Amino acid sequence: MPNTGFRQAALHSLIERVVKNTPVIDIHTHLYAPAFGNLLLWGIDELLVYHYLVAEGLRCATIPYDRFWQLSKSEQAEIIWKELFQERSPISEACRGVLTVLHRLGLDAKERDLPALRDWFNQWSPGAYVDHCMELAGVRTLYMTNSPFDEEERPIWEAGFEPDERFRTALRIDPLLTDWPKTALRLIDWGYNVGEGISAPTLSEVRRFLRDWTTRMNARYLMVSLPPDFRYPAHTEAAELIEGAVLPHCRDHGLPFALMLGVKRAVNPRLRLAGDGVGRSDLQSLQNLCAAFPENKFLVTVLSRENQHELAVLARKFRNLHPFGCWWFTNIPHLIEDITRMRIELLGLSFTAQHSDARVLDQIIYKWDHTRQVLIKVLYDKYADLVASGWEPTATEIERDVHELLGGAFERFCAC
Ligand code: HDL
Ligand code: ZN
Repeated sequence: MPNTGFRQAALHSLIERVVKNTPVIDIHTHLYAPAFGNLLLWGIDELLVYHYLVAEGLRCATIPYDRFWQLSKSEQAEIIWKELFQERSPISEACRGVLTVLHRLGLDAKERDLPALRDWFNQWSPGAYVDHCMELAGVRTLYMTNSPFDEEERPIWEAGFEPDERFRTALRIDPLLTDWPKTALRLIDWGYNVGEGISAPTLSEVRRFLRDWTTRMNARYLMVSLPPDFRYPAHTEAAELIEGAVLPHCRDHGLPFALMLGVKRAVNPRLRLAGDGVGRSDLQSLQNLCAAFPENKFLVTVLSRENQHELAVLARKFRNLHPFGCWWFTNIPHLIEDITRMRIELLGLSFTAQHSDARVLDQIIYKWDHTRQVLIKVLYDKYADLVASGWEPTATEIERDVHELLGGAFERFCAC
């Protein structure tokens, strides 16, 4: 019997190889296929003006918020680069992410030469760069966030385009649920005979709207982000539209409904996209939904660290609840480790470990690099525990398990 040290080293290198080589299904991003033109963001300036870095950079810079927003993207990027990379070590997770991307692309950030970096990015075409980034990131398929309410995106769907099967669609419906009175007027403009009140005829027209866009987009799931004060049941437009239109629609089409819970929009509106915050959600409402609608499938991620354990325990009670990802403010190494370790210990492999939430194409390189590093660490501990109890997992079994965590369980959940 080889000594324990050798066996542990062999186990660790096996897990590292499997995690690094298992292709990922990235189930939630804000990326777009090249056919969407300028909606697909990529390159060093977009990386630097990512709203995570804007929030961090404007804590250090003295420029007034409004003045910052009047600058060009490259001028904004220069300020972020100076404040977070030159005058201080880029030690935060979002800053580290930029360095990981540059390093994996084979670029030398030590030169600290932004113009030279820009030249390198400018040589790429969007299509070739999509191939390159997905190859480096090990992402096989990714899900976009597709909104009929987005003034730039809607015309692209109405004109039609050649789909890229690597980019799957998710129908995002926040304005329908969180801004009903204004959205009702838009639905009427688009030919849906809805009234301001949530009546039976209105619900039927909302279902027709959902049907039209699900078909047009070939949407694989519906998605909404909801604030901490969302409640179900409740005499609110959101609760009534979910019960009377969204969930029946999802049942008719066999689609999951993705709930992203706990975002406080515009905590500081002067930061624009960077101004959203977090609040603890009432997961009793989620429990009520899972219990009341056993035929519906709920994909759920929560923004508050304090909600994570309760979500995992709820998932033990409801097999129509599939937790996914370490979302946004929890997408930092020590929380990814915390949450993933807890989910494995409570749920085994019946959840989706991560989604990138990437807004800039190149980010999938770092978001998946950093998550894979943590996953290797957690899985090594868990498989070492199995070995210590006499259960020796084979390489094939570990490959099967890691595929589950990186999109396999999600595809199984969607198909069931
Ligand atoms: O609502 C969402 O999908 C969030 O992910 C927001 O887009 C947020 O701005 C974000 O990008 N978080 O990572
Ligand atoms: Zn998102």
